[in-house]
Amino acid sequence: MDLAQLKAKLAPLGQAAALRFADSLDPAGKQKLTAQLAALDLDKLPTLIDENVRRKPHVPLPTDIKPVKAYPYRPTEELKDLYDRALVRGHDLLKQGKVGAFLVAGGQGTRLGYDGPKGEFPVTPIKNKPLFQVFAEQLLAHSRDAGKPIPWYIMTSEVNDAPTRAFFEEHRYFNYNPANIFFFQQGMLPAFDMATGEMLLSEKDSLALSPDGHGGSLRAIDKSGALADMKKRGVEHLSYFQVDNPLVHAIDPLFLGLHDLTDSEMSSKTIAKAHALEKVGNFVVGDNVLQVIEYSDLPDSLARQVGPDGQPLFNAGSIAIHALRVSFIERLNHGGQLKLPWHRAEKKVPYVDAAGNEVKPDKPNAVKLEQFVFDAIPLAKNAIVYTTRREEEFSPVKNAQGDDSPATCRRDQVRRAADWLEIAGVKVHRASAAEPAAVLEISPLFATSAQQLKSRNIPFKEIKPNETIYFDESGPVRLP
Ligand code: UD2
Repeated sequence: MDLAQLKAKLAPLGQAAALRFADSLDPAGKQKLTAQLAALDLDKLPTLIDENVRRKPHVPLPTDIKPVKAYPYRPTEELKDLYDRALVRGHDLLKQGKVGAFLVAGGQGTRLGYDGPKGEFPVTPIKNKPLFQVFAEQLLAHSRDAGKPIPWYIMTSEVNDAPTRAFFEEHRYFNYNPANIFFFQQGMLPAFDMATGEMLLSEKDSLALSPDGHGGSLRAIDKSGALADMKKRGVEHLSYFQVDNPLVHAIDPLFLGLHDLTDSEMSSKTIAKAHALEKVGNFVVGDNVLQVIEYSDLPDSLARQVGPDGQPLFNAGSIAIHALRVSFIERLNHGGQLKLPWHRAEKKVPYVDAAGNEVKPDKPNAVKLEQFVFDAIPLAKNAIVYTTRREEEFSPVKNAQGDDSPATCRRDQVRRAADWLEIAGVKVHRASAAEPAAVLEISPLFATSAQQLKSRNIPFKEIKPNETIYFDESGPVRLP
């Protein structure tokens, strides 16, 4: 669409203001703004704004909210056979090349205060490997073990796509075959003026855009051609994870196998919440449907409820690790309509006003809308939840300091390495019950799990206090 066509289109939608400076822009500015506008689904704007900006969307909580029955970390006697079969199935899926990895990395990472794609952030305790490298090494290890490449789909957004690609290129894709990496961008949405519903301009030639939420990944997968690529390669399942958590098992054969054997279209991992009001989503069964209720929406009275055993009833925290069937994503996008709800956030968004002045608001002036991937769970057939352990799989880097910071994440990586080593029969001296007295880092190329570490040759039986040991692909290296 050219400028004239856009003007004709926007005026009846009440959005002419977006082009109020267009005539005074240079050709590059005109081109930028028209491209941004043309990328939006303009016909849907009035309804979107009506339902989510002018009004606050009313998403009623289910009337009947019950705790979810999740598959346990270790199988009960009754489940043992299923878990045995699931592990075999998971490995078979990998050997047959039916699993793709799906990393969502389109977010802005504002809380961490790191100026660049979050995946670049140096995160490991000894080698300071960036998050992207940790995932790459895991995927390489699993591909090597399965004898099949794992196609890796990486979702970026306009805010970080170019630097993300450049970072991979600069690091020679961390030894991944670039032919097996598929970068694609998620959609962007403008911030809307809270009072008028008009799209805000961040500059005269630019809308105030931000990524449309990780739920947008399910649409972008289709639009970008990633879905077609999966079908061409025979990928049937995606292992979905977020960029901020280096402890994640980016590929988990048991989880994938359970997901497949139960005919689940979308499966999720859960951990016991640290406390009743921890800021993670909650898996619940609401009106008989499995779903996630965000911490901000779950009434405190429910969050604090305890069962007869004194344990919190609503204890299943969501850590944003999923397995998804490719056929499910295809079904969700049927007819070009991804029907996930929009979540509204009121924010302070700087903008250019009608007179062309830049305004930095000191209170929320705008509405941003996002879709969340876990809202697809209620739409999935046979959705299951599997329990994992926080120590094993969850320590995200979200904040610069305090909880979920680089410091806690490094600490948790060392703790997990020590736990794995103990399981593999190596004694690790502790400074306290939880804290290993040594600094330890295990490359995923050496072991992706405690089980695998057990099968590796470790030429010592004890790690003394104050040692620094890095386990690279070929074994332990003691560092000064
Ligand atoms: C998310 C979950 C929370 C819990 C937690 C676990 C939501 C609303 N909440 O919290 O319930 O599971 O994670 O860590 O999701 N991303 C994109 N595009 C976007 C927005 C986000 O790719 O438009 C990616 C982002 O790069 C990151 C992930 O999604 O990998 C999580 O984003 P976040 O940091 O906004 O999620 P958070 O911490 O609010």
